[in-house]
Amino acid sequence: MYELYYWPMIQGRGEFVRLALEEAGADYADIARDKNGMEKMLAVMEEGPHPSFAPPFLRHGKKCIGQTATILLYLGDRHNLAPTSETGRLWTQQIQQTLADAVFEAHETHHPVGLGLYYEDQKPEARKRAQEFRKERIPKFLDWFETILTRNPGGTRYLVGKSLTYADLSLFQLVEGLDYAFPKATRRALKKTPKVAALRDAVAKRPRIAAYLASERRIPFNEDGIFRRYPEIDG
Ligand SMILES: N[C@@H](CCC(=O)N[C@@H](CS)C(=O)NCC(=O)O)C(=O)O
Repeated sequence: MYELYYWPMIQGRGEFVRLALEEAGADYADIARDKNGMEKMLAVMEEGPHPSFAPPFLRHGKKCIGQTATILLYLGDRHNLAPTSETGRLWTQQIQQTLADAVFEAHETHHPVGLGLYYEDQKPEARKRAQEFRKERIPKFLDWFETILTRNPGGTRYLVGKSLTYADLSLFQLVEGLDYAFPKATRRALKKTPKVAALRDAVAKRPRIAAYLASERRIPFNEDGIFRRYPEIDG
């Protein structure tokens, strides 16, 4: 059984891990969402030889793995959510790291000055940062995903090869988040990136993902997470 540790009130980066666990049909506990779970998460961060800098992290037997992309590397190999060749595994991980860059930048749109400051204390900077993100970065990221879908020798359905990987699940989540936070800019960009749009729809329809999205395990987007809907930074 896997133990996922992540902040209980948001999708955040934990969601990329949840989606992989759900698609795999894995037996897992979302520890911090249980009673006294937050205390347990903070206690686990204080122990062991491999403490994580920040959630999410995954415990499995004696292993304790942090960093979203590294957790997905581990789960991908164990649950057929990654290719088996070295080239394929590295490429999938490269895509995941690029997704992580996009997630970081999405967070910066409401926290451009400091993570420890309130959004309300950095609103003018957030407006500027979000404008650039909407106009330049959302199209640039989505174009790149469109390009790699187009160039995938295995076909345009998946990012890597002929079957689903953890990177496809994460791209679904990135697009969902961007669409929540910046609906106008994201829909504009998706019109020019139809393969990305199709992948997002296909992931949403996968039976285990669809069941998960309809369940209470899926925390709704909210203004404490990474993707926030603030009309004043949505242009
Ligand atoms: N690069 C890490 C980032 C982890 C991260 O920033 N976690 C956030 C929540 S999404 C956090 O709890 N940060 C606390 C901190 O940085 O002090 C990953 O992808 O997992």
